[in-house]
Amino acid sequence: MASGYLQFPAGFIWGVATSSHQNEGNNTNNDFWQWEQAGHTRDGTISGLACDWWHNAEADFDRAAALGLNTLRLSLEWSRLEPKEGYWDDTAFERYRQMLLALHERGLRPMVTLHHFTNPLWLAKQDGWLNPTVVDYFARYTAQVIERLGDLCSWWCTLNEPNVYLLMAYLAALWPPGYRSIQAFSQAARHQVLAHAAAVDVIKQHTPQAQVSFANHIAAFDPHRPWHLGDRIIAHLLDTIMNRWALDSLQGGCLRPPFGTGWEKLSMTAPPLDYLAVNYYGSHPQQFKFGGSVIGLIEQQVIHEERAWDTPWEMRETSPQGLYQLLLEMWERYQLPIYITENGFCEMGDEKRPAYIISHLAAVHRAIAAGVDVRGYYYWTLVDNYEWAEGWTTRFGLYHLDPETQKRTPRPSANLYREIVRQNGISEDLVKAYAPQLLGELFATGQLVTEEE
Ligand code: IFM
Repeated sequence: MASGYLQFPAGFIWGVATSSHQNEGNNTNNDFWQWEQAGHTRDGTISGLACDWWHNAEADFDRAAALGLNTLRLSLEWSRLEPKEGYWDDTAFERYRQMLLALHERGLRPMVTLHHFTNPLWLAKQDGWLNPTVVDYFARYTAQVIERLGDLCSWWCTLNEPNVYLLMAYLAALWPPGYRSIQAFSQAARHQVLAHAAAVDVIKQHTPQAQVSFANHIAAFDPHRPWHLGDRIIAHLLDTIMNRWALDSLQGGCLRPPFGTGWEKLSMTAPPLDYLAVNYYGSHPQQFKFGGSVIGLIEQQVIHEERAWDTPWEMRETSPQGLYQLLLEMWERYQLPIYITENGFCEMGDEKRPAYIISHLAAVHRAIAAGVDVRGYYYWTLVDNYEWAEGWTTRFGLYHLDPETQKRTPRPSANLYREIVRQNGISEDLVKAYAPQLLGELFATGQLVTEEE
């Protein structure tokens, strides 16, 4: 039977991405835990045991290995490793050693993130990312991690999605510390870029061969009405601030405030980025609505959308074409190898997820065919985990989780992903089985790479 086939390059990296607070459970010593207890989440739930990784991440590592994956992205919980300022918890370091070893034993190369949204309470009490000393604190934490765990990981993300973190915590007031201030946003943004720069230098001094980046959340900010000047300006502004501001600052060695003027030179000895880590979920079409002030404008354009809890995630716009376009742009602009460090779809069932996975991987495939050096893909996420301000209402997992019983149930997407990984590609038969509506689009428009007899 002849069938089309989207073949990925030999050696392509296949993984899943996770984070400490969302997976480990009982991270009682960080600011997000405190935020949850105060009832700030959409459904009023708390992370609780989450996926219970602190006790048994290994069972899920088995699941990841059974999917045939060769990598897993996780983060370290700063509040566990440094529970009090300057005090390092050997038991916590030991647990992470076990986890990293367990990944290697299963053929899963770890990609490790140092900061994924949560801060130790002692740091939060000192104003967190608004305090200039945070840069030294972060460098000191990074040094401890590299000294103690650097032999088990050579792939690092310093920060996860600084743009999202800064927006949610300092502009939208949806995450701790709950600010709504452009000044706070800019100050914390500056410290995050400086912290990345400092961490890269620390990592490279200890392990020069390590590969370092930060995970950048990018989205397709297209004008809702392409003919409308206001829509075009606002889309361009958001694209600049959200997608490129941190990357441009680091690559250019020159830090400009995201809002406002002025600049400062970044002094780093190591190159700022070894690769691009891209987290992509969808598009945010922009329609200009002036809110009377700059914060009003931001409120209208961005915060309103984040607060739109009556619009469930699964109703928001997806755009594989946006991913394709952004990959081309990122490659042209930065000329660095790219890993998709997160991409995923949320819904309680599994109606739309298979088509989402296939269509986004097809977009990645098309970008590779167009010459973009994409080397790997991490699906977000393996098992449903705690979705920040959205609590347990929002589910991305290849496995459904009942947080009460900790029972995992594979969704059809788990089987789909395992097949894609096994084939190192997407066959027409697979599309027929999981998302037949995409057949015409994927196999009749010149995407065909090889013909199999
Ligand atoms: O769950 C989050 C993750 O922590 C960061 N990136 C987006 C995911 C889905 O919202």
